[in-house]
Amino acid sequence: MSRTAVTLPSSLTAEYRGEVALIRLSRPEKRNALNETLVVGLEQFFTTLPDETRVVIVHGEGEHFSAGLDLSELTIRTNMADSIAHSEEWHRIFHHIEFGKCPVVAVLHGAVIGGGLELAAACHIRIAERSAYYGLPEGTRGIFVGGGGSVRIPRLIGTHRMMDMMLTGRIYDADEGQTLGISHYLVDPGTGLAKADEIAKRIAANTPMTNFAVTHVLPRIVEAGPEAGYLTEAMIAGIASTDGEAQARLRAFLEKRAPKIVRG
Ligand code: 1HE
Repeated sequence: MSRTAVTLPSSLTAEYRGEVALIRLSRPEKRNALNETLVVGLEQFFTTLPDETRVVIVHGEGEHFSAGLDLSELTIRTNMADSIAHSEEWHRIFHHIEFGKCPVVAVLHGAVIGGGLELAAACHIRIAERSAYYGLPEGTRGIFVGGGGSVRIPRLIGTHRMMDMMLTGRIYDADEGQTLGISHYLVDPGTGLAKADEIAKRIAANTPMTNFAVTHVLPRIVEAGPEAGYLTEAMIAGIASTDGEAQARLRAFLEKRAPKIVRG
């Protein structure tokens, strides 16, 4: 897909750097609150990635990653059917992120709240700067998560912790988020994007088949029963290892042309 075909709202800024594409939430004056235009723009971006894109980085402009759903929209949308459809729209769009063309790396800083945390949870790798903090204030606002958070967040931190966050308004800081498994990497303020770039380049160096297997097949295996899981694993293992690029890489190692594993 040609990048010129995509017209994004001003609340999103896309940058295409060869195999890595960046999408920036660009609504800092509203703390990157996720309104309808922005969320639909995310769908536009994720469904029209150029052929050469192998990894996407999501980050936020200003002091915060995202303050979550734009609450002003909830006072306009008072029809129940419309509200259900709105949540289902987020589900569809975040599904494009989780099960889209390529792995997605999120850089988190400042507020990662409500729908912002739901968006982060739909990404595959999360890099947190030490300023990041996580909350689900839906409970105090009288609402509920609607962006797939009740499916994804318990799988990251456990149902009991999500209950605590929603019932008591508990906020986790960046260190706690790292310990609990919200983030994979914890870095100093201002260095998240550089870390994301480094990680993205490593991911892009994998074969596309491996990246597909890890992001599309692994989560499905985890949700399947063991018998379906073992069979699916055997099938994707066979598909991956007989891929031409995998064969070339295996030969390169055996002929001592590929680097050994180095401790990190
Ligand atoms: C917003 C939003 C928003 C800021 N919707 N407008 N999310 C929340 O409950 C979090 C609400 N936000 C906050 O608690 C704070 O804004 C922050 C802690 C994130 C940042 O504080 P601060 O002092 O830097 O900014 P601010 O002055 O509070 O906000 C700046 C502007 O952004 C202000 O608008 P202004 O016109 O008065 O300048 C705020 O009203 C606006 N703003 N956050 C709308 N969220 C799919 S379901 C998901 C459900 C949820 O996500 S619930 C969680 C909602």
